[in-house]
Amino acid sequence: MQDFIRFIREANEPVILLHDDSDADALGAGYVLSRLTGGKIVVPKKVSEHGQELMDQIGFEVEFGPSDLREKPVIIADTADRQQLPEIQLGEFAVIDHHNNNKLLETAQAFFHEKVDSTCQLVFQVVKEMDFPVDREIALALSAGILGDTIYLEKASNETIVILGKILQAGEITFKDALEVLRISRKLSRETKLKAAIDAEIYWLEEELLVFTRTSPDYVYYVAMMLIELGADIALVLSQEGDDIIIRLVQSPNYQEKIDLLEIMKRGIGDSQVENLWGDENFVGFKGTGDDFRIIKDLLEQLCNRAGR
Ligand SMILES: [Mn+2]
Repeated sequence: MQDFIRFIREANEPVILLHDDSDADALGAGYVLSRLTGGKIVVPKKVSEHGQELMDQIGFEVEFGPSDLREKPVIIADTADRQQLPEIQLGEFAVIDHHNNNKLLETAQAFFHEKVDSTCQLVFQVVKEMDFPVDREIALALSAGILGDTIYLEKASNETIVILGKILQAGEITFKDALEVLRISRKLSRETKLKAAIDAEIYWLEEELLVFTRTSPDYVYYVAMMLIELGADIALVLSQEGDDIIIRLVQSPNYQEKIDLLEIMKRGIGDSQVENLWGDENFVGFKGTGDDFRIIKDLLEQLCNRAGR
C-alpha cells in the first residue's frame, strides 16, 4: 500500500482509469481516488446502467476514451486485464484492485492488491492511511461499491461488513442512505419498472416462482432486482431492440434449490453472437445478437426442467 500511496502522492494531475462498462465498485473507487488526487476519471467507452445512477446521485462525471494516456500518470482501479481497457494507451500506471489473477500488476509502477470483496474497501484503507476526511459523498460512493460487488452484502465476508460499518460511521450516513443511492427514483424509471412488473409472466416450478419480463435496455438490471425484491425466486429479464439482446438472469438469496445460472445461460444462448457474457451461478448478464424468442423459450424450458417439473 505504501508504494501505491507514494505513487498517487507524487503523481501530477493523474488520470483515474476504470474498466469499461464500469460498475458501482469501479465508479465508487474512481470518485474517491479523484477526490484524493484531484485527477479526472476516464472510462474507455461506457458506464453500466446502475453506474450512471450512482454518478447522478453522488454528482460527478467521467470522460470517455479512446485516450492516449502515455504522457500522464494513470491510476487504474478495479481492473484486472488490458482487455477491459479498449483503445486506451498507457505509460506509467499504478493499480488498485481486488480481482484474482490481476494481469496488470506485472507492468505496474506500484499496486495495492488484495483479494477482498471490493476495490472500494481497499480505497477506504488508502483514505484512512492518508488521513483524508470522509464526507457524505465519499462514504456513499465507497458503500455503493461494496454493496454492488457483494450483491447487497449477500456474498460479503464478515470483515467487509465491519469495514462497511466503519465507512458509514466515518461519513455519518445510515445503511439506508447507502441502499438508497443504488435505487432509482426518476419518474421515467418508476414508470418503466411498474410496466415491467405488470407485464411479467409468472411460472411455478414446484415450490419456486420464476418470473419473466421484458423492459428497455437500461433497466434490465433494475427490473431483475425489483422482481427478486417483490418475491421472485428466479428473475429473467430481457430487452430487445432489432437483433440486439440484453438479458439478466438472477436467483434470490432465499432460493433453496440453487442452480448454476451461468451454465443455463451458456446453453440457452446457443450459437447467438456474444458481445459480453459475465456473472456466476447466482447472477448472469448477456449482451449480444440472436433470436430472442428462441433464447427465452430455451431458458424457460431449462429452468423448468432443472427445478424438477
Ligand atoms: Mn469490483
